[in-house]
Amino acid sequence: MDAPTLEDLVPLPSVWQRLDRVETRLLEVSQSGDAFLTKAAQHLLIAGGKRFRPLLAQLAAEFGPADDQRSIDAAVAVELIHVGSLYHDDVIDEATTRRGTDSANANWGNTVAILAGDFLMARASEVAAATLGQRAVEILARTYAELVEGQTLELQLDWDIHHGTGEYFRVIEGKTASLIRTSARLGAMASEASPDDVERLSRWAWELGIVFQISDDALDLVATDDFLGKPAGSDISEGKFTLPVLSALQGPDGSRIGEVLARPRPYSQESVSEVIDLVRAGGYVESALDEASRRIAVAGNAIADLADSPAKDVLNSLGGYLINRVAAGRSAG
Ligand code: GRG
Repeated sequence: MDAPTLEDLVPLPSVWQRLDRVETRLLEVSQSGDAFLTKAAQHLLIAGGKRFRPLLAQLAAEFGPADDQRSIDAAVAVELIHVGSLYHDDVIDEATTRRGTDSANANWGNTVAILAGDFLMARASEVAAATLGQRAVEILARTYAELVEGQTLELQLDWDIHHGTGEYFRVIEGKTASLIRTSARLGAMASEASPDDVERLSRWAWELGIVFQISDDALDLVATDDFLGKPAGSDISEGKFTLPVLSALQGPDGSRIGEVLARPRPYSQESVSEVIDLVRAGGYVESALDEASRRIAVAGNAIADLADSPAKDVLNSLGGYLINRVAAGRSAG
């Protein structure tokens, strides 16, 4: 049987109805008086994406009594920050594709891509200030800073085979877990969930964000090119050494892996394949997924005291879904 989709996993019509409203609102608030800017800014919104952060905001919004525009705008704000950061990330990485289509920088050049990303970030602040209030604006601003800090640390660690897994976790906390936590926090706050429940949901989402990135990084080492939509091992080719590779560098094959990674760049396909083979044969992908499973347990403990509900059941199933995606990517193609 095929792996369950997110739609299967979230049997909550209220969540999907609100997510439809999020789509409409994203297009509304990303309009500019300048038609060219609207086109560039809406390019990646229209291209799709999983909308994982809006989904988390809506799930968290199930835990409070309020059901109004605020939860929609919480989801819109976090997706706008996310998409804005993708525009900038593609400029930094000189990426040519994103969300299955041309990146904005490939279409219109770096300047337009940076401006379109800035515009979406600015709209996120406007939306939050208009309906969510000052506390939400502060939380989003801090999250934005954490994204930049995570990305900046990652740049400094590129090609560095001597850093440890502690630095890896700092990178993924900043560039991924921070916004995933904010998605749940703002969704819960928008629904007027109790302060204790807001904290529980935020702690859960932080761990889930780490699981999200560990499993994404594992996919790069085990999935087929078809599943990924790009060549497997791209992280290694780009000098981004993720948890399995960093752990393998500390193991019995570490000196051989270090030798290969010290070769002149760009790495040949043989070099990348040799590193991937050694990492996989050493069981380091499984160890990374074991770490992800431990984080799922921590996430489950964080929400143990939430009142039982169908939404809580969904939260408890999402970590397993992320890990199963790795298995699905492995066998696909
Ligand atoms: C301007 C906020 C801002 C940041 C500048 C570029 C940058 C600093 C940060 C980049 C942060 C970044 C791109 C992190 C990667 C996060 C991540 C896991 C992206 C992929 O998310 P998915 O899989 O993508 O949810 P879709 O397309 O499905 O939404």
